[in-house]
Amino acid sequence: MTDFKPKFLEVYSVLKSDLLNDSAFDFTQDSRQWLDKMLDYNVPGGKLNRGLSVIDSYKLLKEGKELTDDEVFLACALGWCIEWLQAYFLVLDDIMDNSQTRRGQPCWYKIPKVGMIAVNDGVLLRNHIPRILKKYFRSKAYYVDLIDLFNEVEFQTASGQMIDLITTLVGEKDLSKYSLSIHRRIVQYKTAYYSFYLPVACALLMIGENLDDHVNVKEILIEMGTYFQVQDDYLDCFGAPEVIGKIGTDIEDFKCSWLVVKALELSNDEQKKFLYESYGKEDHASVSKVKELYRTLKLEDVFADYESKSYEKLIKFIEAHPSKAVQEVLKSFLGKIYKRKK
Ligand code: DMA
Ligand code: MG
Ligand code: MG
Ligand code: MG
Repeated sequence: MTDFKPKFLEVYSVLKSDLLNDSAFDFTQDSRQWLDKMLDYNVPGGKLNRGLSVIDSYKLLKEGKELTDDEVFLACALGWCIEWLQAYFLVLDDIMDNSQTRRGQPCWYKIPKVGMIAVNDGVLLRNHIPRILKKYFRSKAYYVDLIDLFNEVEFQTASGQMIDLITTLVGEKDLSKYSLSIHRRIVQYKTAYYSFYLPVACALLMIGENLDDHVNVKEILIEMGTYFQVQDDYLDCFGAPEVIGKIGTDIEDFKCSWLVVKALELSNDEQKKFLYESYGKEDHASVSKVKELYRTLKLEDVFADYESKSYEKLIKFIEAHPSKAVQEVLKSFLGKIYKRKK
């Protein structure tokens, strides 16, 4: 597959420069510097999987036809809008999850000079998206659908974050409410729509498709996104922080993680009692003991089994799709995440 990464990174510079010279704001030296630094710190430092998936998908949907420079630029710009959306959600997510590191560096709000200014920076990142869309897509037939898509997906993600957060409310810590079905609801909304459906939906709109005709693709992508977030939950505990770039906080935060749901399923009465007492505690000893229980219950093997079964199931769904080009798009996406270590 063509490596669009160098081109993709070039487009970042163009978009950043647009925003740093936005005529709707009277920039001072300080404000331009802040924005410049804030963007570089939060937008481009991730794996860029979501962003690159727009151009990769678009290329596959074109079935071998050459892309014009303009098409490449536009697909990259849409990819960056997703990375901007992700940056916005992550800046705020790290505050709410009380996280320390992200992408191998301190979380943005952890920088002493930043602190709670990060909240407004998150809002700004979010507001950049419609500005990018307006500048480059206003004249396109699919402009309204694009705006609508980003709005819907943002709403879904924020709603997912809400259920992720309210299930952990202090004073109401009750593990008996955690189940696979609640976990599924949370991850579908907080992760799957924006991380999986959105990039492919962007490529479909660019090529002139009506999204209502691709409900089936959406379902497969939501399934894939669910699998992706289970990996994220797994890596939160079993991943290497220097590889995933973040230190897990799910146990401390009393999160409805796939691991705790599985642990509850597999525990005997004594183990369950221990989990009820220790899950969601800040102190290092409690966290270590929860991890120890996860190991005793062989959750690493349970996960490996889930992973290969999910892969087989997804491949079966994908191969049932009538379009070869769409199959390629979905397989390429799945290939990027299968057995990921970060
Ligand atoms: C993150 O879920 C979801 C969004 C919308 C940012 P998470 O808190 O598990 O993510 P991470 O592990 O990256 O903090
Ligand atoms: Mg988090
Ligand atoms: Mg979170
Ligand atoms: Mg996580």
